[in-house]
Amino acid sequence: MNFKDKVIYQAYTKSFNDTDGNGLGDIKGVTEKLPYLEKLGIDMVWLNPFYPSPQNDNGYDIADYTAVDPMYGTMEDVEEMIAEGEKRGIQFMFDLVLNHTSTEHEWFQKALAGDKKYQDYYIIRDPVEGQDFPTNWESKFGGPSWEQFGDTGKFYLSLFDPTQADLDWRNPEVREEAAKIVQFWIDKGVKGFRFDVINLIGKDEELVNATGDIDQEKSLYTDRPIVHDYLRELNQKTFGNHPEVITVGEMSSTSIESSIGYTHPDNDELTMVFSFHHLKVDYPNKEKWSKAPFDFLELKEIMHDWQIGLGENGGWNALFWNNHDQPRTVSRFGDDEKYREKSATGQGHILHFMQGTPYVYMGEEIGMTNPHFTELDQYRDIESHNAYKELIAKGKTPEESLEILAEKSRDNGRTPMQWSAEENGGFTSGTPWLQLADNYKEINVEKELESGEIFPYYQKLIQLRKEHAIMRDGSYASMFLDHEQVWAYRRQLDGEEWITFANFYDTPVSIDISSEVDGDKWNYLLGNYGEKAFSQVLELAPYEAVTFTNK
Ligand code: TEU
Repeated sequence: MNFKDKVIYQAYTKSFNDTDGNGLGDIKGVTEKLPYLEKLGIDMVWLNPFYPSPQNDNGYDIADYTAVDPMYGTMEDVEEMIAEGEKRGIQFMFDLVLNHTSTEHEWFQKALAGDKKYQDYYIIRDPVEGQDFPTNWESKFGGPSWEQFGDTGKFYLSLFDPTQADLDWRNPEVREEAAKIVQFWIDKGVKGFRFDVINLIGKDEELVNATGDIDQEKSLYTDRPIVHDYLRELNQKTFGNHPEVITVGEMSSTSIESSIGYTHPDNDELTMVFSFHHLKVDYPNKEKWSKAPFDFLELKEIMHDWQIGLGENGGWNALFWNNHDQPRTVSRFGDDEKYREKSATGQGHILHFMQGTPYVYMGEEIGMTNPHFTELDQYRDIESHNAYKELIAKGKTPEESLEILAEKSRDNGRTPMQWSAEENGGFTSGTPWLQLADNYKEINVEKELESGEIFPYYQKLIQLRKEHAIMRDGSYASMFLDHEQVWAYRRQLDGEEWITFANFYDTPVSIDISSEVDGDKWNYLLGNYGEKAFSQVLELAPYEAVTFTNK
């Protein structure tokens, strides 16, 4: 089976569709919306974690990997969802967080109670003389990455929230447990896995202090060569025996070189990787918590490097603009008011014509925007609250700090799905766990299906992938990489050629393409302003994207 013709839809379970009125999306809510997803044309749905969890990090703090949190439904609901999906040609990708467990997980609780076997599941160290913690590493959510382990005088490693304890993958029993979890869900009929921060599982036995900048610090526990061995072992024990299963590793701060290794078919590791470099082009000096314009040339260059780097070396990219950890790119790189539709379709166009597997994040297909929150108590995310405290401590005013949150908070991408103009966007009959964006009366699925242009455009993008081998397998090459307003590239396969041009800004642009594109026998394939005649001097309207073919 060729995974390359698939498009994957990410539904943030908690915010997708609530059927029981508790204000949280649920499994039955996903099942209910399968006809909608079938209409869009996607092949697989990635669901964010719905396992029992204290929800300190919205379910990425898992307390039981093979059960369903009652607030999301039951195991029967999950089985029904998988079976109903199958009837409609929709498969499921589950999200497994195997780098760390919740401190409420039975393993951690047993470890705390003194059980040596389970203490060896975690990374527990003695304090080091002359310093506060075993190492000087920072948690990714702020503060130190070590927490006191009960009253033992020791510390456990926790790279995220203090209630997320890192597992020790050097212990073969941990690797065996991980394999059992994956196999459990394969046996339930799950056909995909997204492995959370999976390139962090290879910690050394001896952990040392960071001596340089944040990149040097991350390199001490990120992409260590042993990660490849652990992934191959997991592959061989579980999904490798089921060739139809698709896997994507979420790779925090990874490199092209490592990602070729993770995804090269000969290595028997993963199908593809999520990398995030392209979503850091508005982090001046690597500082996420700041307000800054994005760097378009850097954005293009990063995408180019990954297209070429993985494409020409047997690797495979996962393509995405949005997910539950990111502000929405229609607000971030586009114009979410005057040109909302064109920026949404333009961005979708640019991504889907590249090489790799596209992911559509819940609401992207109707052009959902950031909610533009203005008060601290509108945010739920632990990372946002920590960041606010740090910004204030650094001397920013509350107004400045809130403006930064409004641009960078992960909650921007987590607001509930806007289904209709009804109260709470038809997402829930209760009180939503996170407020919806105010614009749900104008931007919602019902309205989009009646008269919108974004959903039908995504349908076409998805459909084209099924019909044209060049979209899946064609080579990739950039054009006009230095152009400050236009994104351009070509794909080629067996004499067929597709050329794509996109204006990434809100002002019209004219570009002479004759240095890169020969002749005039080019036919219009798809564009977000409709049919367009080819010309060696292309005039592109705001956020216009168009592809021509030589066939
Ligand atoms: O995210 C991992 C990660 O490193 C980032 O996306 C990080 O959350 C973000 O950049 C902080 O600014 C994954 C999950 O997607 C995320 O929701 C979890 O919080 C995190 O792992 C911990 O499990």
